Amino acid sequence: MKFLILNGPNLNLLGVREPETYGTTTLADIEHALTERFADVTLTFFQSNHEGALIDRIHQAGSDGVDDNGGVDGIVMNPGGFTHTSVALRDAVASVSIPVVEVHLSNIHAREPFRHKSITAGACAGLISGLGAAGYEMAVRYLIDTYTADARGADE
Ligand code: CA2
Repeated sequence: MKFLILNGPNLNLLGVREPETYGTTTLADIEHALTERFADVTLTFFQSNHEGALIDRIHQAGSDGVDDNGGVDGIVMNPGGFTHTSVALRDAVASVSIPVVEVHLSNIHAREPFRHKSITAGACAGLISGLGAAGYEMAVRYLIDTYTADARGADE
């Protein structure tokens, strides 16, 4: 089982700027905790401030051949500000046949009105918002459970 943890713009600043909104945990802290918690699965991490780079990584993640060309079994994605603007990112998610779970650290519905709408979430399996870093763990748990259930179903 191999999953991609994809983070969008400004998430590289987590724990460094605006701790009152996003807390003091860094992205590296989140990635480290996920690696420890899910030692039995392969997690790969990618963060970019560039829309096209995120789209390219989603295409790669959806490609066949789990071991050598970046293909994975599912994606946990925090698209950052692109959540609210990017039809292109949504189209990239819709173009792959692996499950994608959207995660937000903050509750986007409790913030400014322009954050209430997620363009990308409609192409995702589901959305977790407002539960902090725990949301990433819940999303990986969901992907593991879904993958395991699908594999069992295929055996029967
Ligand atoms: O709550 C989330 O996870 C967000 O995806 C975070 C985005 C925001 O644009 C979304 O509406 C909700 C922002 C990414 C983090 O931006 C930072 C900016 C300054 C300092 C630290 C982080």
